[in-house]
Amino acid sequence: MRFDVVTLFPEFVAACAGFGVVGRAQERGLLSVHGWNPRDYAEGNYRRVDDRPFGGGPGMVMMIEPLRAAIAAARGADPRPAHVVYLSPQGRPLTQARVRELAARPRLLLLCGRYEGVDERLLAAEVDEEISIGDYVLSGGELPAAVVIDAVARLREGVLNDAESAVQDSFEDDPALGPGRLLDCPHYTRPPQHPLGDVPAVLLGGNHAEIARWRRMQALGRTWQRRPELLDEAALPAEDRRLLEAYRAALSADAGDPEP
Ligand code: 9WO
Repeated sequence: MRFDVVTLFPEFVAACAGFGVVGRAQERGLLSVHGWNPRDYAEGNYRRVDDRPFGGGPGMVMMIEPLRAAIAAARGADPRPAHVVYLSPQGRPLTQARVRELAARPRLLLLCGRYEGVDERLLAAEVDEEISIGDYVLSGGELPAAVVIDAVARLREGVLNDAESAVQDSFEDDPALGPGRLLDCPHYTRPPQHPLGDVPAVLLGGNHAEIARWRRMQALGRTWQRRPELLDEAALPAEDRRLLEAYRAALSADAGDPEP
């Protein structure tokens, strides 16, 4: 898969994509990330990429032509058609379902704004969809672009190793879930006893069926407590409803019993 990023800070995006899972995938030739700087396509001695907004007001707006030329150069670097995404707070919210759709495409071109944003005519002419990674304002689209690359790359064949993939399989595509998936269960490693607390006994016991049940119960319980809107309880299988009931029962027992 190929990612092209149109940005005033291509080194920043390259650095974001240079580490960990995505960096390793690039080294292995499973995907590539290319930066395109609109300043390289700007005219004149000053190489201007921004100008004052018509109608007045604070800040600057990214001009059409340098962006158009950078996008054209990026499109032309590979014969496959690119799906063009603009990262902005006005976009459709990014979800794992949207990430899956993006991961099915051979090429993504991510357009990063700076300043107050991009001339609307460039967006209308070149952009296929506008995506938001959350309801907050940043100073540019580069961090959101890095988020999209990371989330999409992990879903591509061969990017995660067996150990990394196994974690995802347990929850990601559960049809009983509503809009999303279950939140993850808690994790523990050595030492089993520590001044900050002991590892739950069930995890030390080696009964794999019991461990799977406990983890499922924790995932259901934490989703119910922290993100109830992700959980469609009526759509859960009977066994999940029982586990969630057991989680609630254990909670009220903990809250009700005085310490010995
Ligand atoms: C800057 C600004 C300056 C003065 C007055 C108003 C202003 N609005 C903005 C602004 O919203 N700038 C954006 C910065 C323009 C598009 C790129 N930027 C951006 C993208 N910030 N936050 C995002 C973003 C993208 C995706 N998901 C969440 C946030």
